[in-house]
Amino acid sequence: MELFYTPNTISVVVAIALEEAGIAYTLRLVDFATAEQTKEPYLTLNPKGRVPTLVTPQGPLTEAGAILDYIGAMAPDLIPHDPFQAGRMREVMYYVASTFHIAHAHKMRGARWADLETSFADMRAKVPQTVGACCAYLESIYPLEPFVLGSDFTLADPYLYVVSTWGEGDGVEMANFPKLSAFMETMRARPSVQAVIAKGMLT
Ligand SMILES: N[C@@H](CCC(=O)N[C@@H](CS)C(=O)NCC(=O)O)C(=O)O
Repeated sequence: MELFYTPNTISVVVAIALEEAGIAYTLRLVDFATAEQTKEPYLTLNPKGRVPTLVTPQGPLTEAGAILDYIGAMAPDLIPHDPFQAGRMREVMYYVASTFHIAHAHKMRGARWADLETSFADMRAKVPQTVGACCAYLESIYPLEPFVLGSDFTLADPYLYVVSTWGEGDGVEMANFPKLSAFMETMRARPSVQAVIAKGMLT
């Protein structure tokens, strides 16, 4: 399979999950500096102009959460066997996709929602507060010791880990969230994360 990615973006979560699943993949860099994601031939693969895209034997798959579930279907131990815990895992995944990631996107991608420079500045200024609120919520609700749901690693772990690496850059004092900070250290030490760091996908 081929993973179209850009370093330090949400696409990295797919690489970590593939590493965890032991599934071989080839990396294809999408260069944001030249806006490659907005041009052909990439747009044919992913008309949304975003990363990640995973090209599978059956065709391209997009949306980080959907790709994680695809990987989980091939590596079932990455998903809790208990239905409630599986629901909790997806609760975190949907929250990361629909709330945390979107809060972060207001820093650099204001043009998705507004046209005025003053609107962009306003959105950017709010990011430390909104991303900080996401961190506070996650810190207060989930075990995060050592993993999001407790003792077992699940697909929610790489997903939350990658967005958490954006926290400091978003103006959030991550040290204010000791459980989340310890979780990030646990994740960074994992062979799967070390592998993607070695491949230059994550700094
Ligand atoms: N809902 C999509 C969002 C993907 C997304 O927004 N990726 C960002 C990088 S973190 C991107 O490709 N941005 C490029 C752009 O906005 O031009 C997913 O979860 O896969």
